[in-house]
Amino acid sequence: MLSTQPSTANAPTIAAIATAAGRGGVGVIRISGHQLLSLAQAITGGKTPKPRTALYTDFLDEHGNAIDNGILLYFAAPASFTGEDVIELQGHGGQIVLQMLLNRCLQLGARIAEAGEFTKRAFLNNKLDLAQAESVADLIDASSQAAARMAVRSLKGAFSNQIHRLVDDLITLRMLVEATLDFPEEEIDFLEAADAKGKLTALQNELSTILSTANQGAILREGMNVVLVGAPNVGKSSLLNALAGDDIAIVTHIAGTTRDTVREHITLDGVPIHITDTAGLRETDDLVEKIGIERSEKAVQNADVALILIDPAEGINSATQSILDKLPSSLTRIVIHNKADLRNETPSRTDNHIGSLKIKTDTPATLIKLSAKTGVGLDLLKQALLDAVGWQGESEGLFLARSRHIHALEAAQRELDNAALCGNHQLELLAEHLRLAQNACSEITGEFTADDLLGVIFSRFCIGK
Ligand SMILES: Nc1nc2c(ncn2[C@@H]2O[C@H](COP(=O)(O)OP(=O)(O)OP(=O)(O)O)[C@@H](O)[C@H]2O)c(=O)[nH]1
Ligand SMILES: [Mg+2]
Repeated sequence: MLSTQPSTANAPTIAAIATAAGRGGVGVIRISGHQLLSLAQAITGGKTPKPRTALYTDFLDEHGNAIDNGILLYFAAPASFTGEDVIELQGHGGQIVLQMLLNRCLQLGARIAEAGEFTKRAFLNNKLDLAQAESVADLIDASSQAAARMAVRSLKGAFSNQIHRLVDDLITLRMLVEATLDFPEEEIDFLEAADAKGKLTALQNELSTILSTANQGAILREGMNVVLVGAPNVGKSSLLNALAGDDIAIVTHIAGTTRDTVREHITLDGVPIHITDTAGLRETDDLVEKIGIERSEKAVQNADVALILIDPAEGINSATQSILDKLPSSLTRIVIHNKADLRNETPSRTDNHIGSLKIKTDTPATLIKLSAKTGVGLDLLKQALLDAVGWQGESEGLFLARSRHIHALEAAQRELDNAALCGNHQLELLAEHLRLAQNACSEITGEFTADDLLGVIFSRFCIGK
């Protein structure tokens, strides 16, 4: 018979306030552990809750006085979120009353749950795999509707199922190769008959499809850092305001208006964009402005995309040029000729534009002519930003990938590429590459994961989840 004993069998009872801090109509305390009926009886004055049935009751202190009244829900192991006995106390959502109720649980033997500990127990008791557990945190942290939709999809197993299919196909191929190792005389014919090469190619294709979807998901999860740079008065702050659709930064005709960096977050087509407006770049003796310019330089170093604003009549001043010379080559550049309205120019976009930037490597950039003031050409810029990160729009199979997933998929891809290079007489090496590819994939769902990684993943959750 299969044991229903959870693998956290010896773990202590944990409790936490599961609702957000602050005032609210309802506040929830969540408790998970083993044989929680006695705890329920102590809190309710001897009532025995039926599993999955709302019990309206007083919550009592050690003297039998009511701390609060509300609903007690009891989920008997293993049919619960964590796989252990779980009790939820739904009382009134005030911080003091919730704290008193939590203290009562601690008095009855529970300890305060660590961040993510409920979800970690769910993982350890096979209620969720690791990718699903991560999507719980992603759903809570989702900053856009698209991100929330994708997190739910992963939580329901869409991503994990793709990985399981990949691992199943890998296992099939490994079985073939390893069986052949046991019967060396027939090895080549046997593998050819079973189309091992074809199966490996199919696996490589399957993996690269998942990887490109994962890369799209990572864009949606991480977003991109965009920095506005250029000489004073070119209209950087005006452009920030236009993109944000709000008066975030001060705009005046006085050169040197922005002295400190200003950050704003927007979403374009669901993709989070973190924009930094910076102090205009020029030679200056003003101490505050100097510090502002140093901050502009730092902001550029941390960006994915630099929007370089240039007044075409003026060209690039030396302070801007000296920053451009230091730009990391990985940084995407979009050159902007602002104030198109003053020159009666139609808005336009030119890709692979070389010339107006005297960058050492002459890195081609996209040139956009627009007006931050009237808003013409702004849509061209928005599209160029999405193109810069390779965003293809939300699609059905997308999931919110973490860099951990991407690294694991890339490692698996390297192993499959190496496997494909193995000749007919290197079957042992081939088997080893396939084994390593499988391990890399299994890291994603947590079937093959080191304990310290679990610590890192769950510590980023909020308490009570
Ligand atoms: N006609 C016109 N004026 C603009 C446009 N964009 C900005 N301006 C004006 O240019 C002046 C400077 O704009 P800002 O946005 O403050 O320029 P900045 O680059 O942030 O300047 P600093 O903060 O000093 O570095 C203001 O008077 C704006 O109204 C535009 O597209 N067309
Ligand atoms: Mg400014």
